[in-house]
Amino acid sequence: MKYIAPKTVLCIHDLSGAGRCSMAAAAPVLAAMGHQPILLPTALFSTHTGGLGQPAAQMCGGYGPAALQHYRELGLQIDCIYSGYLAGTGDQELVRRAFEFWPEALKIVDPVLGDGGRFYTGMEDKLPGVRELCRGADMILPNLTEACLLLGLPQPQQELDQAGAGALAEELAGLCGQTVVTGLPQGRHLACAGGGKERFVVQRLRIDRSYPGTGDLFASVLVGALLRGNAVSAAADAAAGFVAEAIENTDPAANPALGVWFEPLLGRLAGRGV
Ligand code: PXL
Repeated sequence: MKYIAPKTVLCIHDLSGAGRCSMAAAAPVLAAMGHQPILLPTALFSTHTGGLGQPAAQMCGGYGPAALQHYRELGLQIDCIYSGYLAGTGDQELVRRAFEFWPEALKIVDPVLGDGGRFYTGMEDKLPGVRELCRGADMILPNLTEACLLLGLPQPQQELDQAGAGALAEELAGLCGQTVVTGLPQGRHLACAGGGKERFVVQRLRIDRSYPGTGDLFASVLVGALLRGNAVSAAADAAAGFVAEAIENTDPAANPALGVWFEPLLGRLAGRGV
């Protein structure tokens, strides 16, 4: 009998109960793809902050450092550290400490700050710390809004063509060795662009419906596919494809703030070679 240990992914995100984002997207996706998510919640929210009213909130404070210490004492092998929305005061420091504890891990930062040209509620003052975290990562996954915020550029007033998208991803490579910028509108398409070690543009037909949490879903599938040994461009293509399928699988009459109906599609991730 040959046993293949699952890859372990330390997921440092908030846990939003309803709304299909952050940890509630990362955990099922990574598990479906055959990996072991080790869940380190930084905060508990009843929902995300994007259109479901004022969430009940509980910051996890000292829990995170204590949990990290415990994992270190246990000698857990961590193959990948994947961080997302970090709203609490000590959360960025927590990710930095995880990077120090497991220097061999693949360090992936989704610099969650905003979308649609604006910061998410309460994230304005997080920008400098998130930029610093990006410098310590192997890969960052900003959307277009976040890419411009990280670079100190104004939000683009018009679409970026292929060359512009590639240039943006490449400019970010000054911050981190591998970048993937998502949510780039290009005519009938939506693109994501890789800069740094792997440069590429991946296009998909654009679906004109927008939902919170799709960035987290994209990032989680990409992380899962990378850990299966895929090239960054292949992982980005798989992630974009899964998000598109999940949007298509969602009843347009449903409340969009509750996110995309990805659960019935998880089996496709399990079966697929990505
Ligand atoms: O999807 C990003 C995200 C994650 N977590 C919380 C959020 C958001 C975006 O609004 O509010 C709590």
